[in-house]
Amino acid sequence: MSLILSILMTVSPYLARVYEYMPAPGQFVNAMPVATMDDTPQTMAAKAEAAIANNAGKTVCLGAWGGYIVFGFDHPVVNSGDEYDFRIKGNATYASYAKDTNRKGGASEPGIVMVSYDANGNGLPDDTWYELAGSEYNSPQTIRHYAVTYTRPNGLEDVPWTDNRGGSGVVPRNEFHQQDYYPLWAPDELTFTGSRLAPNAVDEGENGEHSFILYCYDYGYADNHPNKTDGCKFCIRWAVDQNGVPKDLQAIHFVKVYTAVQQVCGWIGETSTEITGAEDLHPDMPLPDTQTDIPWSAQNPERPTKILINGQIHILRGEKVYNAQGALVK
Ligand SMILES: [Ca+2]
Ligand SMILES: [Ca+2]
Repeated sequence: MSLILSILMTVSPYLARVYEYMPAPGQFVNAMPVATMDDTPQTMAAKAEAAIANNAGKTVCLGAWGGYIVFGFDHPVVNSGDEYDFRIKGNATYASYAKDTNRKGGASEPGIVMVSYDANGNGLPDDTWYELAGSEYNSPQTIRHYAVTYTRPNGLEDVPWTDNRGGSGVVPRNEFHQQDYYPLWAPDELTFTGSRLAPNAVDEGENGEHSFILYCYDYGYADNHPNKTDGCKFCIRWAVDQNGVPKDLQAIHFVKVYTAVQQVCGWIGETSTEITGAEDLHPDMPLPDTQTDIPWSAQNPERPTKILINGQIHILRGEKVYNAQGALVK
């Protein structure tokens, strides 16, 4: 490999950008990351990015059902076919005292994962999203086309919500977190849409004590299994379109995660997906041979990115294009 190519090929395996961060209300909202009255969607995305990009390893909380984050890498993540393609880190743990020994459980707060590629080549996540069909995708208990509207309360009160099925509830306040639970930078009504998974918590307490075990779903959700397990790894080949038809994506640029359950566990509070990072598991894998160029309009035009021209991998830096031998092509 030529020197120039080895320099140009340097891509980061880690989540590089947060494009959007819009949590639903929750006990850690406005605290992870910290928000002030002066914040905007842009400044909050930047705070979330500072927390979890480049393997920083801090925590971003998505709040109750529907709250989401959109992030991406500095290169397309290639669909390897058979292998896991990327990992999303959270703070899920297993509890040794869970009573149901047939499945893992502890602090699992599953988030649904969606992916997209930059079909219009503008470098922004404004393209079609595809859900990664996890283990509960076809469960009869999964509610599709679900929607919840949260309303800003007057002052430091429980946050009320209504859904599109006649349901309602609150994100309750607790004694442990004294800040406003409603995102300070959000409009007074927040509506989220998506799929809702069945509640995963079981109260295994005895004699009037509460002990909540949040059982893990098998696979395919963020913040569902601990970071060192395969349970937090994802395959792009799991992608399906809005009708559930598998979508063959050669690579993806963007990932969206949203809290997938709507449940409150007593003093523990609402269940909320947390994200602490993400990683391409094969950052040097070349794009597959294809007639279709996969564009990547990097946010930083000086940052080298892989592109495909006539099925051959090339490196784009600024407006210059190099071939795989490192020679300037144009
Ligand atoms: Ca786009
Ligand atoms: Ca969590």
